[in-house]
Amino acid sequence: MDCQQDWQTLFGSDDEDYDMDTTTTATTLTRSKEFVDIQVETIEQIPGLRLWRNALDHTQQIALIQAITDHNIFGQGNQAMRFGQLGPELENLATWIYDHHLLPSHLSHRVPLFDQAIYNFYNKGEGIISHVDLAKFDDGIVILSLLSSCCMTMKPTTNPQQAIHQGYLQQQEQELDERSIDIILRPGDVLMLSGPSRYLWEHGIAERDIDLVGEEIIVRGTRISVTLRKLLPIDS
Ligand SMILES: O=C(O)CCC(=O)C(=O)O
Repeated sequence: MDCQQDWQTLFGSDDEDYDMDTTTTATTLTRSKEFVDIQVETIEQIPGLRLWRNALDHTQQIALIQAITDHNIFGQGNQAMRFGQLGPELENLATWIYDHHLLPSHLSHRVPLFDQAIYNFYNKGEGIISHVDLAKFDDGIVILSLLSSCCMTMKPTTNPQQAIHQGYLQQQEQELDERSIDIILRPGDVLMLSGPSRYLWEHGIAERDIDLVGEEIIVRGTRISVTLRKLLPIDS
């Protein structure tokens, strides 16, 4: 399969999506296509969290996995990072997110929308420690799930310094709900964390082969996630 061709057919070509600013590494979004509104899931206890189910359909997921494989993104490791220009696949994913209004409006017009990406490869049963993303990243973090479902656990952070710095004092003073909340992430789902969900809540994935979420049993397999973020200026 000509993967590049296939990806462009699925998501549109770079030419029609972007004007490239050649003086900086930034990519200016000048999308002419009309915005498309989407249905997202939210969780009352976790303001700022938006879960876009099936954001990428099966064909789009396959195309992205094919591109990850073709470019040998992981090499010998299980994590890969990209800074600046994220490559056509992720730039198109960013445009997809932009077009569908996933980010809150005060973040949706920043340029570039994202300039840092992490690809994570999880073997069956592997997870990631519960954490709040580092302060050097702006608000508005997006996580795409591929290949396998898993349970992501959200819990109020035990170290709210970053949240206080961001002005979330009121929430900090309130008694935080100590309960953790499990979210099922399925292949093709895109999770967006902003505001309290990004600064006041940790997210993590427990190490286990099988998740039980409510009545649902998830037998995990190999999973890939792609996290998109925007670096803040160094002196901010
Ligand atoms: O794999 C995921 O779904 C989460 C990834 C993540 O939180 C991270 O890379 O910081």
